[in-house]
Amino acid sequence: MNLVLAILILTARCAASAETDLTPSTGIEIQGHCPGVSEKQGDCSSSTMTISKLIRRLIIMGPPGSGKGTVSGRIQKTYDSFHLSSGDLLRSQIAAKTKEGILAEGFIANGTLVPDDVMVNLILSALKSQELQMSSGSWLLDGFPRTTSQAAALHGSLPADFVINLDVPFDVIIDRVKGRWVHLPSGRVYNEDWNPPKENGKDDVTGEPLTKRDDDKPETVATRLTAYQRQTQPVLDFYRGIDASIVKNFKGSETNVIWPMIKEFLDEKL
Ligand code: G5P
Ligand code: MG
Repeated sequence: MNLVLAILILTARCAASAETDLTPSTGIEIQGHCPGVSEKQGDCSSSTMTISKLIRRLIIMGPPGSGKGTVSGRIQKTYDSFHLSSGDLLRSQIAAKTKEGILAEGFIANGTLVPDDVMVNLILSALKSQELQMSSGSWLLDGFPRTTSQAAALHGSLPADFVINLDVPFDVIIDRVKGRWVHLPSGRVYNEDWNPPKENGKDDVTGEPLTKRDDDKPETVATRLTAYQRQTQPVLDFYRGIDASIVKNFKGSETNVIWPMIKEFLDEKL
């Protein structure tokens, strides 16, 4: 049903405007013929026409506790982006006791990475079904890819337009996660000192109880930071190797200082 809707919208756009600036980020194939469509918009030279969708694909990277979830919340609110956090998705799978959730639980508790094949299947199927519902706008991936093998799988299927890297010192992070509280169903994040909920222990929106993440224990945070250095930092080089200009580094210790710079960057790109 959503695919049919997307096709109708795209077909209508195609018929209405031959001048629209379509920067291709994504392509879908539609059977049929569309007279008057420029090369920029699609190839009408055969019975199969390819039309580009106006979707921007963003990735946010950074060590555990660097503020990916916090910044993603602001991007989602400011640009109406679709936000997919791999960690939130895994925690919802654990809560629902799915096959993937049961498998992931031990890895998360230990602070180690869930196997690539499980992650790639979960994330790519979620993103592909999201893209079918979109004809424009942006999606934002938080916590994936976390290995070069995940990055290669994503790049082969849904290549990113931009990678935002939060470059936050480890000593700052270790302090922050001690005070973190989360609302598991929504992924909303709080901090005892920095952004406390309006009412102690309760989510601002639903009033439901907040919880601590099991993997925020100091010893597990240390394992996660090591996994980040060994397995995830090379992902930045993977993207720089493809095109250094798509990776944007934001260095600092305070989200409120980094955020205006990210916003300035995205105002230009989205
Ligand atoms: P997650 O859930 O992806 P991490 O480790 O990548 O977990 P995490 O812990 O969710 O990242 P974050 O989202 O970067 O951190 O940070 P955040 O929650 O926004 O902010 C942290 C705290 O700091 C919050 O309390 C926030 O309020 C506060 N804060 C923010 N800014 C500031 C500031 O300026 N000042 C102060 N004082 N505080 C601030 O992944 C979890 C596990 O899932 C598995 C792995 O096992 C992983 O360990 N997993 C995967 N495994 C394999 N492949 C993948 N792709 C995987 N994805 C997840
Ligand atoms: Mg997070």
